[in-house]
Amino acid sequence: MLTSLEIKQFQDEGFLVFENLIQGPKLEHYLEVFNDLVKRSLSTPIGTPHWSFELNENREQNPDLLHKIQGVCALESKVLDLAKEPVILDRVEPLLGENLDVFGTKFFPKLSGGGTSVFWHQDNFYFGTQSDEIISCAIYLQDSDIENGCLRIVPKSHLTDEIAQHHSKDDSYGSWVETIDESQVVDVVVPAGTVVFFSANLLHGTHPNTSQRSRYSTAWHYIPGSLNLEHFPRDGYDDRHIVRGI
Ligand SMILES: O=C(O)CCC(=O)C(=O)O
Repeated sequence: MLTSLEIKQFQDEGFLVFENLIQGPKLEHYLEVFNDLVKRSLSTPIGTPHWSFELNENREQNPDLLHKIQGVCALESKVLDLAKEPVILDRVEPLLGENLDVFGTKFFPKLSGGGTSVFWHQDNFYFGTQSDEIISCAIYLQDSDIENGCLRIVPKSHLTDEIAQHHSKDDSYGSWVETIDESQVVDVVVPAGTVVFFSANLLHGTHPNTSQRSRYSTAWHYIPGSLNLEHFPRDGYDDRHIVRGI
């Protein structure tokens, strides 16, 4: 269910945007699921596996501001249903084949006052590979714009031969790329229900949320079932799930 033009765009530019792919009652349903998770975060103690909260400059977590649920599909099967939505998988299949897994599933509520979900990085830095068989997928459950912290990408950056240097930052989780050629950056401003695919080699980040609104999104990675990733094996890693085929 991809045109040859879309396949070529993914190969050449490193990303594809499907606006309003999740709509109507389905979008309402998933919004409810994520609202419930945000409510649950308020009674979830700091240090609970899967849950992380926004950090201040002393690296202390603020229990009122959920930052991320890592492994959200392992925690909540209703989110795994979203990862299995046929409108999404029908678009992954032409790129990766008929047996598909998803791994590394995340929910970012990106609450007002919460800063950013991620700084500049390439997902493959975290996966210890340069495989071009990993499709990262971000789903925006709410309108996403510059003020509430939309995705930013550097088109074609997946074509580079190497993973850039990533450095840790005191007031954030993770390691990030420090210098980006801003003239190459595209802001991905999209309405609620939009699904974005991008290569796991593509440089991307997000604006901080400076608005009074939240910006719920998920981020995860589709791979062929046969792709063996050292740190994310099919057996023995609880956040890798078969989503189509065998
Ligand atoms: O929060 C977003 O918009 C994107 C998140 C992302 O790309 C990631 O987790 O690598």
